[in-house]
Amino acid sequence: MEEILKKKLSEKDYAKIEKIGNPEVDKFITKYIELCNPDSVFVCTDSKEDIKYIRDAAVKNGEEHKMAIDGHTYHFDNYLDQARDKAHTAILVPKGVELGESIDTKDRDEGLKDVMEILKDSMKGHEMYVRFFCLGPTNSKFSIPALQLTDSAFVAHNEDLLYRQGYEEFVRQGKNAKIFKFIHSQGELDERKTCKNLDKRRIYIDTEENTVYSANTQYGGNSIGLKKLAMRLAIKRGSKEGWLTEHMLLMGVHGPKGRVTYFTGAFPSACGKTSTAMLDGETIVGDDISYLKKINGEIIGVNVERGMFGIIQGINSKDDPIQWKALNNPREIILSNVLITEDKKAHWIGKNGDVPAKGINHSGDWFVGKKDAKDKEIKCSHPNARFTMSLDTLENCDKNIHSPEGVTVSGIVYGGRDSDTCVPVEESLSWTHGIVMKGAALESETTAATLGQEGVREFNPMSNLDFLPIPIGEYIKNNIEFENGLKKVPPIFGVNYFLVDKETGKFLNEKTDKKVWYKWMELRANKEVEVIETPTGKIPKYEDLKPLFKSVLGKDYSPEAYNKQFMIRVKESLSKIDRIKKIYETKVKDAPKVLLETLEAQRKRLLEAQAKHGDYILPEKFVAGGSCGCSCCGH
Ligand code: SPV
Ligand code: MN
Repeated sequence: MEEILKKKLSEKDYAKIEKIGNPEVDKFITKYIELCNPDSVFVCTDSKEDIKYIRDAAVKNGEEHKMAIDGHTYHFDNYLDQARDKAHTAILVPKGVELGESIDTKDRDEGLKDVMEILKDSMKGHEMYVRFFCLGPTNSKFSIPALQLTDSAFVAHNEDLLYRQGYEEFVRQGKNAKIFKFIHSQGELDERKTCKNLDKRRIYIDTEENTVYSANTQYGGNSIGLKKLAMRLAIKRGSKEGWLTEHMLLMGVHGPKGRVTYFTGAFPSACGKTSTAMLDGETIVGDDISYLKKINGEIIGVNVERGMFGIIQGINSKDDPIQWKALNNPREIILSNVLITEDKKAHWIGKNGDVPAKGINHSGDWFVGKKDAKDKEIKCSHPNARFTMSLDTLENCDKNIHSPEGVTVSGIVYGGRDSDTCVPVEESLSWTHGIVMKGAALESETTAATLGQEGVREFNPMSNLDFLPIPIGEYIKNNIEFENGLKKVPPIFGVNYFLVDKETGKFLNEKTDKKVWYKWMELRANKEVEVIETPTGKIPKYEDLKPLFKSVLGKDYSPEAYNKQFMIRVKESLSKIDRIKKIYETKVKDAPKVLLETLEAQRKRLLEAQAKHGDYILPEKFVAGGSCGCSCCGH
């Protein structure tokens, strides 16, 4: 082992590994040097000089290119490698283990054999980068050391912006570290430096060995080990140890008199999670993944990451002023799969200004009206085009982002794309009601681009379905039981930014209206406003929203708008219960009994209300009350 490392590594790099003194690290690096056969190996510590080496390598290797704005670079993934590849992603399971039909698995022995063959000699002609990171803040109860091997400087550079440097954490934890390990090879590249052998794309997660394998792909969600790949390992570890890993933003919502109340929020991809975390006037801790632990009777959350890999489509100066500013000023940033014009500037769908006539994008040379092989128009950028940047230097970065103690979570939010069922914001009746009706029953419509047209609803419990390495029933049970032992149970809210007016086909809310929902939830989490209790949950009173719309957005909020947005849609709500119940009865093994009971109790409440008031019920038909949170005393 020592011999192989000494042969491939410079003396300086060998010393870096030796200093860690963890045989598991030595073994992993040695194994993949032997198997993947890179021309050279570079070991990166937390030093500025090492990190610069990676940044420069991405440009030198042609994986990234400099742009007109200082510090900005662009990268293209293969035209067919633009998103998470669910078809080639699997959890490796030993014989006899079943996770249920909604989770893709593969026999562990077969999977390992398959990927080892693919990885063999895959780094010939490439350099291997050895990177040490820390998931969660360093020096904390949450810290998980993560070791990444990759032959893509683009991947290693992304991770620099997205994760906390962890070399010193590896040294600190030494032999005791319970590490996560990632091996990625982009394999053979074409002349555009994108992956050539997409048929051999593989993403295999081995929770037995805390290792993830990724090959022949560059798209971040498939290749950046520490993102969604590490998430699977962490969910598994947490389920054994009694903590949660959630597909959740973490943000400080700023209330009256300087009060900051922290919220987590889960939304399926492309449903406004990043734009929520970046709300103007609030502070961001994280926009994608949170670890949650119960400490001294409170839920404590940390951002697993330190940067964002955000969707760029739709970012404009009005709706997303902070991201807009970051994207238009010098700073370290990587743009993937956007349009690049001759003057090395970027354009994307939904950006301010006219679409340039031509440029280069993920499809190669591009011009307005260009069509793909299936005669479908290629837009200037891919809908999943992304940008990577660190949060630390943003003006809205929360001061506790790196706190080893994390932040106390006082509210939890779930939301999806829903054109016709749920109200814009609603507090659940209890923890279990929230976990079941807002989290486990979460659905999202696949298309919202075409207004008025109903999209296809996809079931996505807690927006975490794609990342579960344990059966759905067990995962939901973990969430329901997470309430046990809490001194103060945070309220759970459901939000819906995507309600559509049936008559006009237009959204019932503007994108910026969500600012008001968060201010209201902040007041509610502190029991400073009353609610109206409906069969689906507790909704805001018009009298409380009106002044918030005025002070936050300078908008006059009419009773008509309120009624349209907050009327209870009984028919649609009942259909949702039917859909969700069917899934849990037929597709999910071991769904907790209380989940089905909670669905049935909601059906009963809805049917009673329907008998009295009909299919569409205005808020005024229900009773207001309960600033103390109960539904009986009415104060
Ligand atoms: C998501 O799709 O939820 C993302 C981007 O955050 S990815 O890394 O592809 O998962
Ligand atoms: Mn995500």
